[in-house]
Amino acid sequence: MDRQQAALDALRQQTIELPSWAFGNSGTRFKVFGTPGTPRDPFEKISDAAQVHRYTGVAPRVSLHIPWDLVDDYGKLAAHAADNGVAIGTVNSNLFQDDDYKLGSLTHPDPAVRAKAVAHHAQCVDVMRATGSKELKVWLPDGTNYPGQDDLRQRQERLAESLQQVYALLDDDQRMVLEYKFFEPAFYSTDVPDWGTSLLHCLALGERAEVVLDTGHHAPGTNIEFIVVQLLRAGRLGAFDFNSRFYADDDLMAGAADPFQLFRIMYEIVRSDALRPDSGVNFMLDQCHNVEEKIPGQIRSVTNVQQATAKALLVDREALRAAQRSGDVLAANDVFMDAYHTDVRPLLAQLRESMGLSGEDPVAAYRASGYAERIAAERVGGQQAGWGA
Ligand code: RM4
Ligand code: MN
Repeated sequence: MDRQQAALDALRQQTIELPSWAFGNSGTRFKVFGTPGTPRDPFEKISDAAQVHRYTGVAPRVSLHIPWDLVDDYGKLAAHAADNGVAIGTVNSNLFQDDDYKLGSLTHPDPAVRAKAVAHHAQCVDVMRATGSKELKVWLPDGTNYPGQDDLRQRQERLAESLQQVYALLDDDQRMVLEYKFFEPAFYSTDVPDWGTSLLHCLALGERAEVVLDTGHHAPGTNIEFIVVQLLRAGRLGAFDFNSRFYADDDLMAGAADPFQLFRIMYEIVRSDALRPDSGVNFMLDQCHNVEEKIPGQIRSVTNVQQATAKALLVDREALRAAQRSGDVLAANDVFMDAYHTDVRPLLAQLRESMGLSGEDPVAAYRASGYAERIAAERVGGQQAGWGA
């Protein structure tokens, strides 16, 4: 089949999950800037996320963060999502905003604090059951700031035990994805700092535990696509948290800082046939929009992921294999770069048209709708949602 056509077919099946927290206000430790129209509650966050799906056609799920997205009636929240054409995706637990967690949560030296952190996951699993979510995401901020502060090995044993308790809470059709991050908020040691640690814990837990790769959670210069390859080989790549970084965990728009890296990552996904919806890899965004508009920022990020995916799909893999086999280094690199240099924007316009959407730039289509002006006028009073609420 024609490569363009095959790419279109594959792109039509790709879905990208949006984080509810991207629609609230966020900032740095210096300042959080409010914006007109920012959601005041989880219902309004979902309405905004649905706009991203409306203009891209490929963002049908929203991740929740508990307790930021606590509501009285989750059936109502799920129904609101369905009315807006989207569904609840992954449920994220929060182990970093409680005074008890100063010295850790699932790894805390005090068993009572560990039990509290486990119990929080029972609350998250209840939310999953009420919303139809099948995925629990655990990101562990635990670590230490000073050598000797706690016993590194003991912390791993405590973590293994706590994770087992969390895993046992899940229904058979639910899974856990365990995220890693090399530093911050802890600065000396982190309890799940890398993919190897996450993978070891997942392997010990069972088949329904998989690794989440957040593209911002590595040291500069890390070859992330190599990690993708290893996790795919092990059958344990559960999800991505896409975002961009220039320095640390900057949470900027996916594909903004290093579109070439995103292309290389997506190539390994395509190469291992992991783009298929049933491959079990969830393509999520984990981002903040501190200075740019949030809905257009999410739309841009989705299309950036699509562009990287489209380019990866256009790699002439037969020519690449031939060049690799004959040892022609430059030819192989040329084949790879040819795909990267292709302007795929017309292909994405064609894709949207084939899905019954406008082919024009989805940010422009969104702007023309008047939604931004409407929410700015309507959403007055109340407390704007933000990092931590
Ligand atoms: C963390 C981590 C998690 C996300 C929170 C909001 O840094 O990346 O994935 O749930 O931020
Ligand atoms: Mn993340």
